[in-house]
Amino acid sequence: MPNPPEFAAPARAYLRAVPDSYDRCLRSEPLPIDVPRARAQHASYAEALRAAGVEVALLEADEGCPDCCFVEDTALVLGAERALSTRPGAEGRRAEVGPVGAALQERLRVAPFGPGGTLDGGDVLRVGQTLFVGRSSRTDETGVARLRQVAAEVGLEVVALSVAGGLHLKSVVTLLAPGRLVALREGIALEPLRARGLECLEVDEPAGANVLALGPIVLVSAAAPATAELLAGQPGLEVRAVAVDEFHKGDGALTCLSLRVPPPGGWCV
Ligand code: CIR
Repeated sequence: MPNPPEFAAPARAYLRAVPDSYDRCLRSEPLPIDVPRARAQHASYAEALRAAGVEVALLEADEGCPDCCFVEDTALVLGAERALSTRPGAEGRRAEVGPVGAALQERLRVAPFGPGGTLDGGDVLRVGQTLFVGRSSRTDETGVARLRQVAAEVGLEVVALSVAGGLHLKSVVTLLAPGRLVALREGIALEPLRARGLECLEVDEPAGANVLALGPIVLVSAAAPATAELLAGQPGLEVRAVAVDEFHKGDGALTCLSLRVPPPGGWCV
């Protein structure tokens, strides 16, 4: 039996540039978006990844796809060598998938999703050898079944959870460290996660529930200062705040802006 992969900072992250059309992205509230400010925040986010030792690959924007910077939704990286293209639940976002799959294909074997069902990457939370997948407004049963099929090929278990509030599973719960999660209070039922031995730290700031753990470095939205303070008090974590409020306006957060590839023998979020 090979050793299970160890939690690690990503070796590489794929980002997709912010298009001029980003101010027409899908969003729940019609808040005005400042595209140049979003671009500056995107550049700082890329810098935060580099500062954590992650190689950043920036893919070109597509003006026909206002949401293309939320690259996480278009594929699932299942290890250092394997990925699955998704079929986003928002029909208008499906054209984002092809170019991202093609870029990943240069280094990973990318399985196509297939014709039916929907799955957004934002609904998949990796914790060790388990993929928690949210049944949400964007991910359906057929999507979960397709994920289960491909995950089984690489020895990953899939556990489905219901997402009632928030856009995606990772809008309300993300990984802080192996075995430790941060979740929006009352954002999701935590019993199925706690029953699996996972520690769940509850926070009150919606922008605080989506953190990005890069090994021991944890990126937290600057819009969630109380969460950042709480996490900074946790042993073994180095918390860094990153401003991504122009992406919160588009219902996105830290994980949405990249697709992360672990080093060989490692796993990452
Ligand atoms: C959407 O509604 O699809 C985008 N405006 C936001 C996607 C956020 N993605 C993510 O949380 N993984």
